[in-house]
Amino acid sequence: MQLKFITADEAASHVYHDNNVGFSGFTPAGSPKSVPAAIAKKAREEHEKGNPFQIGIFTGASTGDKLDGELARAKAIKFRTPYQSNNDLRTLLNSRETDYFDLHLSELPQMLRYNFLGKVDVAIIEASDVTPDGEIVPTSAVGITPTICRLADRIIVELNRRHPKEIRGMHDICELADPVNRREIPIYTPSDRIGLPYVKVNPEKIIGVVETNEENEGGKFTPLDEATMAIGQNVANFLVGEIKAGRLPKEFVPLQSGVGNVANAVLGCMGSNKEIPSFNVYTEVIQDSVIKLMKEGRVKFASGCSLTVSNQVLAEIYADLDFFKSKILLRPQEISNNPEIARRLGLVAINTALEADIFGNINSTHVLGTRMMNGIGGSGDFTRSAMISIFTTPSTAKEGKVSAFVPMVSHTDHSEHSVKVIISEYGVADLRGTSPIKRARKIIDNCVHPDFRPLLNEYLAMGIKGQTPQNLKCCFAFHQELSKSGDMRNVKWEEYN
Ligand code: 0RQ
Repeated sequence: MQLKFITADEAASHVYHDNNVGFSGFTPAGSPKSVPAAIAKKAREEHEKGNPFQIGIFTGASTGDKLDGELARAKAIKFRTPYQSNNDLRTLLNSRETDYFDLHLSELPQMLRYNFLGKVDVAIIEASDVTPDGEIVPTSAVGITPTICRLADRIIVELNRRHPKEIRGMHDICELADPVNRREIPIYTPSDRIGLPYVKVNPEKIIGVVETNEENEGGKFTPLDEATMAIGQNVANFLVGEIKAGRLPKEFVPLQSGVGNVANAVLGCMGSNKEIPSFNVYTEVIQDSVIKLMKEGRVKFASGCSLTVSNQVLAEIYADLDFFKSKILLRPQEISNNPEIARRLGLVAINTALEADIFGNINSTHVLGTRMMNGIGGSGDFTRSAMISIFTTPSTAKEGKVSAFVPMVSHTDHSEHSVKVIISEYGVADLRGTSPIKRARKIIDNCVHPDFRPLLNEYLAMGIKGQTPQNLKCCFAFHQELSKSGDMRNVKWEEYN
């Protein structure tokens, strides 16, 4: 087979209205850039002619603006799953112009194979290498690539020359068998390899290769503020306490941490705390801080689904591939986020809440219970199965007008049954083995901002008797007050009770 090189516009001409398209990547890392822009252009042209043009989109997680942003602005997205973080797309989801199915990331590949979500017509894959016999080497992320390549009728490869061919060997690619033939996944330590260093596809399905030289849409971290640093320190100190108390093995367990500034600060604080031994990472997104700690010898090995790093750090990795290839494995998300492995390895999982309630339920996705922020991402894959599941959040948002701790969450992503520890800049609420009332006292005393402690103590006192002392007239007073006056601190219980 000869590979056929085509332009992005030619590639887009093979994507039709109502097609379901699977894209490679996980976060902006590994997501195609040129072909999505060409599809957006085609959508605009079709709309100008009065023709409908919208596609369904499956991805690993969020993508970059060149994918979700371009296609959202072109009004070219019929439905979207499993996670996003783009402002223009978010607007479409919340106005319901685009259907959104917020999904545990580990589940998407098998849901596609089970045919729960419809056909995959086209797979569009960013690659660092592709061979005529159908070996595709991904770039800086894997996501759902093996599954969409196998299920799709047509494959378009975006061969991005920014990523060196020599990255081959950093990926471990396999797909799970479906029930009734599924077996255990033979990963017993984060560095165990179980698959191939490339995605093997039927070469006849590759309709074209688009050569590009596009920069990674690497994220930037805002400078760490005091609250973020305090959260990082609180997490590190909590984990040191767990080792000292013999509840965590002294050689430590692999760590999973979510995305963003808090996750980066937590890792930084863990790295600089010499009472925490050098550790392994078994996670979805490998961020800048992991790479820094790897160079310092504090992180021994990192298994993930993506290198969600800044462009500068990606360049450092590519400049020293021999070193990093012995310390990093990128896996498909059904493996990186697999609950079986999270339970077996005994992860410490650290994810982020938008709001928590005083009984330990977590809302990671919906502002005021209605507006989708990003999605649950991999947080549920890990939280339910980890050895210790931690949620972090600053105690307040919006200059102190919003308390992250409320009587009852306005949307539940993680329930009190899965959430083991909550940590804010004020301290740690260890919820393991505690009743709802004791959980509430710990959260109020240790995590809540002082401006909201009296209000939440009063709420508890008003709670009707029962295992969980809720007051159903007042449980959303914080949210109602925010909508009414713009400041949760103005709550007066007598106005709601
Ligand atoms: O809005 O920027 O307009 O001020 O929400 O909040 O504190 O900047 O935190 O960027 O880390 O996002 C949970 C959304 C946190 C994210 C969430 C406002 C706040 C700000 C963002 P502004 P921050 P982050 C990894 C695994 C999904 C679950 C997870 C997320 C904006 O971490 O999507 O961890 N997690 N998945 O002001 C109203 C509140 C608010 C609030 C914050 N209670 N009410 N607004 N904000 N709390 C993902 C993957 O799997 C890939």
